[in-house]
Formats: sequence, C-alpha cells, structure tokens
Amino acid sequence: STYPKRLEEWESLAQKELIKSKSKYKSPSDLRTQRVTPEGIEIQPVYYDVDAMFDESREDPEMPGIEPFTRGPYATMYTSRPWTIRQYAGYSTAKESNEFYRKNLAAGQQGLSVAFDLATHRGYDSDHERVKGDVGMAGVAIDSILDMKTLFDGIPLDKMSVSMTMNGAVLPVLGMYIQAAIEQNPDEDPSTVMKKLRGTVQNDILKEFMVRNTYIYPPKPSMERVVSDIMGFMSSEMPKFNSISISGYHIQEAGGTAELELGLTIADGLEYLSLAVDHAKLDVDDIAPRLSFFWGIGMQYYIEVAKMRAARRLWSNCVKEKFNPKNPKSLLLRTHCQTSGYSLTEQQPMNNIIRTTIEAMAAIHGGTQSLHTNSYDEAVGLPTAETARVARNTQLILQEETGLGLTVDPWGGSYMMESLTDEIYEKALLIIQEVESMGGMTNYISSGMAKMRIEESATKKQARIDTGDDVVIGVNRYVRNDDKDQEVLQIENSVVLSQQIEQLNRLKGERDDAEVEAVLKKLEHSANLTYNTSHPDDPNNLLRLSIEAAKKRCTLGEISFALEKAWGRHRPNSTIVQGAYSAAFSTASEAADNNSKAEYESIMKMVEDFEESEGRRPRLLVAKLGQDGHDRGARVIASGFSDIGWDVDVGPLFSTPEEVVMQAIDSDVHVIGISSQAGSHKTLLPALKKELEDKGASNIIVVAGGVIPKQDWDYLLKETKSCQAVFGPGTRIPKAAAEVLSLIPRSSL
Ligand code: DCA
Repeated sequence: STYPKRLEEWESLAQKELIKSKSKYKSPSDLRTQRVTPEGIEIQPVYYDVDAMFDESREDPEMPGIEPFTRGPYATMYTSRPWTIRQYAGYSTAKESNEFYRKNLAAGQQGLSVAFDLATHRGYDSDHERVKGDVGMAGVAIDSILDMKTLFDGIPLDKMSVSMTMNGAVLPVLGMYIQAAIEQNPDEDPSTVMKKLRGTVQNDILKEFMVRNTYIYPPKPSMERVVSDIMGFMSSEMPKFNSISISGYHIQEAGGTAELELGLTIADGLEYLSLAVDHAKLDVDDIAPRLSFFWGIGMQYYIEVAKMRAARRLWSNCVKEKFNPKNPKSLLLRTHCQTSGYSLTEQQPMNNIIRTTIEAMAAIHGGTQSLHTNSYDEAVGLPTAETARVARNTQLILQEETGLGLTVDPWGGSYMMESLTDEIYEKALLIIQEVESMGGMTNYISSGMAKMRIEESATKKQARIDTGDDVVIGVNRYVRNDDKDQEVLQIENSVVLSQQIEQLNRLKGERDDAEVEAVLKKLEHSANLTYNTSHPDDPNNLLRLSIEAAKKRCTLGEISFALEKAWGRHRPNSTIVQGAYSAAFSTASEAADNNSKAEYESIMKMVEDFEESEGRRPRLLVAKLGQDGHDRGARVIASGFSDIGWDVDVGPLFSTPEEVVMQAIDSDVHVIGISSQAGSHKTLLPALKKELEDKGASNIIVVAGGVIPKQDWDYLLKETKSCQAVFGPGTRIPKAAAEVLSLIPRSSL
C-alpha cells in the first residue's frame, strides 16, 4: 500500500505553513513530539485512520449499552436520565451538616454524599486524646447513632440515595446508617427497610493502603473480614446498595498519571472480585453488578475522556476473562467523578471555576453517572455556602443550558478519541499485568510497588511545574502579586469538640451498659474467628453485628476498638523516592524556563556551602500531625529537598506534637516541616511549639505548608509564633528550599 495522497498533501501544506510562520518547529514530524503527556502519549497534530482511507467495509461500530460498554453503560445515557449531581459535603456537627444538605436538596442537588471528619475515619470518638485537632474539621463528626439520626433528620433514607466516603471505620458507620434508617421507619420490618436503601459506601481499603491512609486495621483482616462481610451482607440484604466505590480519584490526587489511576483501580476491582468469589465463595453475579467506580478528572481534557472510555472496555474485558459471569450487568462499569482538587490554585481563585467547568465537561463527555464539582476556594480551605453554590450551579448550567447530554458519547468515532482510548487501554493493561504477575493487588501494595510508582509520578509532576514544562496560570506563568485574600469557612474546633463530648456523655448516661458490653464481646469474638463469615445469614457477620451494636448505642470508637483488640492497628513505613525530582531538571524540555534550571543549581550550591561551613548538611524532619493522612505534599517535599541535598527524615503519619518533637530531638534536625491539609493547624501548631519549649528545643525551626488560609498566617506567625514560615499551595520547591535554609542560624556566624 502507498502512503495516502491526502496525507502527502497535508504534510507539504503543513511544512509550508511552518516555514511561512517562522515556527520553532521545523517540520510536521516535530509537531508530533511537541506534547508528550505524563503517560508518555505523544499527542498528534492531526489524527487519521489509515485503514479507513483504504477500506470502506468497517466492522460493526461499538454502541453504548452493549459490551464492552466503551461508549457508555446505558444505551440512552443522559438522553433519558441526566447524571446525578452529587456534591460531597460535611461540616463540623451533624446538625449543621443536616441543615446544609436540606438546603442543597431544595436548590437542585440530587443525591447526598457525606464527608466525615478524620477522627471518625480513623475509628476514634471525639473525646479521644489523639484527635483533638481533627474533630469536625474536614467533615462531620459521628460518634454514635444519635449523631447519625441528626445527620439525616427529615431526609427519608428509604428514598434518598446516599453516598458515604468511609473506609477505615466502615463497619460502625454503616451499622449506624442502617439502624438510623430502621428507626426512621418504626412500623416497618427492618429487613424491608434495608431492601429499600439506595446508595454507595466507598469501602475501598486497598487504595487507602496505597494513597489516602485512612485505614485502621492491617490489610488481611481489612480485606478478608471487613470488605468481605460487607459485600456478602449487602448482596442479599441490601440489593440496591453499591458495596464498594473503587476509587482512582485519590491515586490521581496523590500524583498518579491517568494510566496509573486506571490500571491500579481496575486491578483493585479485580482483587475485590477475587476476594468475593475465591475467598468468600459468593457468586460473581451477586457482587459485580453492585461494584461502582470513582475517577478523578484533571485538566488533560482529551486524556480524561479517553480514560473513562478505556475504563469501561477494560473492566468489561477483564471481568469476562477472569470470572465469566452470566449477568451482562456484571461487566458494566458505572462511575462517579470528581473534578481535581489538585488542579485548583490558591492564586487567582476565580480561575478555578473555569478549570472545574472544563473538568466537569470531560467527566460528562466521558459518560459519568454521578458528579461532584469542586468549589473554587478549595485550595485554601473548606467551601463556603457561596462557593458551594457556584460549584453546584456549574453542573446545573451544564445539565440544563448547554445540550451537552443530547448525544450519547459525542466523541465516539473521532480518530483522535478512539486512538487515545486504545493507547490508554494498552498502557493500563500493562500495569494490570504487572500487578497480576505479582499475585494480585494485595501483594503489589505490600511490596511497596504501588506507592513507589505513584510517588515517583507525583515528584515528576511537581518538577514539571517547577521547571515550567507544565503550565499553571497564576502559579508559574502570568503570576500576579495583588491577589485579595479569599474568604474561607472557619470552623471552631473547640466548639464542635465540646458539643460532641456533651452528646457522648448523654448517650452513655442513657444506654444499658450490660447490653453494650455483650454486643462488644460478640464483635471481638467474631473478629477472632478464622472462618469466613461473609454469608449474610451468619450470626457472626460483622456488618450484622455492627447494626446490633449501633442499636444498643455503642459508640463508633467502642465498635472500632472491639475489632482493634483482635487485629491491632496498621502502621505504615515510609521511604523517600530519590532522583525523580532532579532528573526532571536535567531532562526539562526546551519549553521549560531556563531561569528555573539556574535557580535549581544555585540552591544546590547554597546547600553545599552550608555543609562546608556547618560540617553537616541541613537536616529537615517532614511531619504530619493528627489524623490527616493526605501525604502527597509531604512526600513530594521530602523527595525534592532530598534531591537538592538536604538530609531528610520523614516522620510517621498520625503523630502527636509530643511524638514529633521527640523524633526531631533524637535526629538533631535543624527544621521541622509540618504539612497540614485538613484544617488542624490552628490547634496543633501551637501545641507543637509549646512542646518544643517544654523540651528545651526552641532552637528547632518550624515551617508549615499545605492548605493553610492566608487569614491564619498572622495567627501562626505573629500571634502564637508557632512557626517561622508558611508556604501556600503552589510554592515552587527551589524557592521554599532557599527560604527555609536562610532561616537556619549559622553556628559559625
Ligand atoms: N436508562 C435507564 N436507566 C438508567 C439510565 C438510563 N439512561 N440512567 C440511569 N439509570 C438508572 C440506573 O440503572 C439506576 O437504577 P438501578 O440502581 O436500579 O440500576 C438509577 O437509574 C440511578 O442511576 P445511576 O447511574 O446508578 O446513578 P446513581 O444512583 O447516582 O449512582 C454510582 C451512581 C456511581 C453507581 C454510585 O455508586 C454513586 O453514586 N457513587 C457516588 C460515590 C460518591 O459520592 N463518592 C464521593 C467521594
């Protein structure tokens, strides 16, 4: 076959245009490599289908609703029912969250999605000493069924579809949710009520071990007892409830590329199905139709649409090959999407509305079933009522004004989109094969491979921004310095805390202690069993027992602890990725800013000078305080500083101020760097400072970074003098490294 004539014509026309416009690209082939995505995909200047040019008799095209579902899970998609506008939210107390939900539902939101605070995630009651800074900060605090009933007061649970982002403390939370629904319908048989419940629980513990870190127990009981018992119970008792939301979102947020997000998430899904079929002896057709997915949608518009199309084809093909189900619904991937939090900038926050809109369009064009759009102030804190309204309206406008939903899979048949879909499919499949070759996802995670791959990708991403290879308007291009401070929602942690404690005391005063004791004993006994209890009729099924515990007014902390006595708490280990950050500077493209390379070299020289004059390298302890497990920022900083020449220690997650100070003194560091993403900085940084003073270690410098609103900077820097510098989101690593170095007093001066 000869090269099609039209292509030759295009090449020569393109060549002429490049010469005429004095482009820096010398030939059409230069255009083919000008943009290589983080996934390694070369975005082509023009796509074409050579086969189509030769051959008119094409195969039957793929169609939506038909295996392998590339074009959508349903035949009619949004033409008959739009996607669900499902905004994720939770505030301080159950009462405040309930008021917020009711207002939102009245204003056009269609489903609920509950955000819990970190104390709840990690299985602690609000009065536990480890969670002082976390209660009510990043979501709603739930200690018992009393809070759960308040949360859904006036919201009929037998009708409303409710999604709950809960993984670690999933048993007590589900137990309380189910029991609250039963108590809302006192005249009905509990089992009838349960059959009506619609919604989704995240229950995706595998990704917690990889990235999000809100686990409680070690992997084995988390999988073989918790996830397995929930799948088993729901398959017959709650047939309308989605038992897992297999989440790629957090892999993307932690810095993973689209291929990693896709490959690792589908591999997670396959692992859950293996658990159900091989371990729990459940029927694949009872489980697979109620598994759902959750993607993060970032700024690479074409890639995101292609990822979602490839995901459906991949899931369908893999499930068919491995499990050969009989029900076609078992092959069908349904998904929720959330726009990327990471893509939002603190600088010029209004730009975030545009980013979110474009991401939402990608999710819609990718065929999502349900969508959360972020508020534009989320790089600095929790959304206010005003910014939450803008986020919801973004979806209402897309759904009701634009006609985006009038055609199913509008990108289907585009040369570009079909080609990208194939490319991402193949790349993700390689990752799935790598996982399978190591015996599945649990092994892959335990080997450290999953974390390593994601962190490497995150470090490279940061380096691409720092070199200017990836453009972020307002951060590394078109920077302005006249931004007004963004108003942020302030939560009075101490007020929430005292309300929660009051409620806990009331509960403990009213309940029957003997009954509480008895059911907690049953839970502990079940946790110690070694046989499979996932069958819904098994009296030792852990979800069944958790509902009973909620009914008897056990607290979330008590239920969690009964299981912890048998299984212990999982302790992660931390390593630092090395070399990925510096490598990006040596391979930065021509498009990258040359000044950034010079800056990088000058800071490395400063570190060398420091070592020469001080006799040792500057030493930094990167630490996380409280129950905040979002450690992308901390890990990227650790890798970046280490590549620049610092000695870097990484403290364990979930530390108290006392533990951090002890480690800092033991390792004789110059600086403690606290990364805070979940709003506890105003409580925990002053506590850290006090502890340093008490231990006579005030010479150690403290710097903080992460999601810390500008309004709080004075409080931290001046009023309480809890730290010497604060770095907002989007700070470039070389700049931060130079500034922190200048804070260290030189002994020789
Ligand atoms: N034609 C026919 N039926 C349709 C169509 C259509 N075009 N579109 C939707 N439906 C049906 C569905 O089959 C479903 O009924 P079923 O449950 O009996 O099968 C119902 O309408 C609801 O639609 P669905 O697409 O399932 O949308 P949601 O209820 O919003 O569920 C899903 C979305 C992703 C499956 C769920 O897991 C979810 O809501 N996840 C959210 C997770 C979350 O919020 N995470 C926060 C971080």
